[in-house]
Amino acid sequence: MPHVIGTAGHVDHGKSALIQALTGIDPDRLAEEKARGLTIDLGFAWTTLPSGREVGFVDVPGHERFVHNMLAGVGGVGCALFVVDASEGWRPQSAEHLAILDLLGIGGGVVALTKADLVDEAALARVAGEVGERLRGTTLAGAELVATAAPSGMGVAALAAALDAALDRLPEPPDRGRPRLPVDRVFTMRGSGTVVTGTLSGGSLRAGGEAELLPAGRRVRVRGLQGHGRPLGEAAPARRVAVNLAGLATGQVARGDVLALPGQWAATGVADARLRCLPGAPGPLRARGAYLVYAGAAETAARLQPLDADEVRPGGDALVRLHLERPLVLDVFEPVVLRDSGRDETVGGGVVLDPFPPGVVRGTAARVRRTEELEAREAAGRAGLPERVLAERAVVPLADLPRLAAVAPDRLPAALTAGPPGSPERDGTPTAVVRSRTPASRPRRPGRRPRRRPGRPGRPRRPRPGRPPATRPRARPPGGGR
Ligand SMILES: Nc1nc2c(ncn2[C@@H]2O[C@H](COP(=O)(O)OP(=O)(O)O)[C@@H](O)[C@H]2O)c(=O)[nH]1
Ligand SMILES: [Mg+2]
Repeated sequence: MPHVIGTAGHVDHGKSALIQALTGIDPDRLAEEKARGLTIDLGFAWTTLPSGREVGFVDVPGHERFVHNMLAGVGGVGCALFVVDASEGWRPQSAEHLAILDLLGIGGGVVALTKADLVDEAALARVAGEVGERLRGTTLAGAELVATAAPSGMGVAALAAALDAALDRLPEPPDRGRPRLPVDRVFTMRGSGTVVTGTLSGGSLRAGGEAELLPAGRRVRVRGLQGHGRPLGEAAPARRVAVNLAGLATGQVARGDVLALPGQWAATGVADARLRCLPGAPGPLRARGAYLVYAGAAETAARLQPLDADEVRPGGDALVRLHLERPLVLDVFEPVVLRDSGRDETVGGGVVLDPFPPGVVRGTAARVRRTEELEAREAAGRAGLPERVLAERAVVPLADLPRLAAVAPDRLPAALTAGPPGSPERDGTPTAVVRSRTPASRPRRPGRRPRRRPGRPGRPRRPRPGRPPATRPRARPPGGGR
């Protein structure tokens, strides 16, 4: 299975030089990047690791002014190549990039201590010690540290082996039959027209197939697919792919758009999430703040509506409704990153729990109910989502259930969609799946079967995991509430 590795680390710490040493491909492709010796936008490369595994690389800019480009590229990667210059040590963007990797939950990675040719053993050991400390408590804790010097090639073979070992420990990228390609680059190719690239996840794309560009909802045809410089009949997750789209002008698609199979995904302007505020953030995340939300390769301004607390304090977390200025294509359990748009600083992030929340949440009762529903989603996990969606909504049109429950239509649990014999659900008519919100308490009328899964009694709500009382919505918030 292919994998995608993303670089991270402070500017000038040797990320691009290392990618070139590992792959033979110069990731700095823009003329301005070459002239300034500075990565501005995302770079892409690929190689075959010693195990025979093919990997793609996304090389990101380290400069603080281009964190938004870094975020557009790092969204889909499964493994990090985190770089710290041994001669310079830990720097501000080392910290910000590590925080972003941690917020995104990037579970695997290797740390390269670059420019090892410029320091002695003692200095190298000192930096290694500091980096090990900084990684503690993050998703990269315990990652292998490899000393490198890109110009001489020292440590590059060891780094490739360490990346292989890190990828061995990662789960296979899931194929859920619901492919999604967040577009991170658009260009025109002579003779073939518009090409978009991205990191494919969630399912496979086929050459010749129909697709949909979101949020516009424009239908397109996949004229051709390329991966790592070769034509592909089909592309499987997770890999870098270039997609040649028929019947589309370059101006009709931009970074942040999402290519998907028709009807499987939809963009949303509101989403509920569990957000945490970084321990070092300048203040709490609050309803009055101005934020930018990053997901996939997209970015949009957002307002926050805390649901089970008044604000999210540094080092803490809470359930929050995101009101997005521009619609995003979000998956359930997808990580997002939050930056403070005034300070231009990463302040938090978290995990989307409901990309299509029903109705508005106003008043204590509504907040309590939404909190319980979102906590039940967290406890249920992805496999339990169809059940949760039905529990939250009295009526769910069958056609909407896959999108709401984040599953491919042909992978819905059969028991949920097949009603009793003779029922419209079982006969395959696309109609409503009807579920009572509190099935157990409804009196049964003799002679009528409830429209519920046969042989399954109505289940009580799952017990909620214990949470400290301070995070629960208070009946009377201090200061009279908002
Ligand atoms: N001596 C030495 N120089 C390096 C090494 N790695 C990178 N450099 C140099 O450091 C500068 C910045 O490297 P670059 O890869 O562009 O850093 P990036 O901003 O992290 O991508 C360039 O001039 C590189 O040639 C190394 O291991 N040893
Ligand atoms: Mg660079």
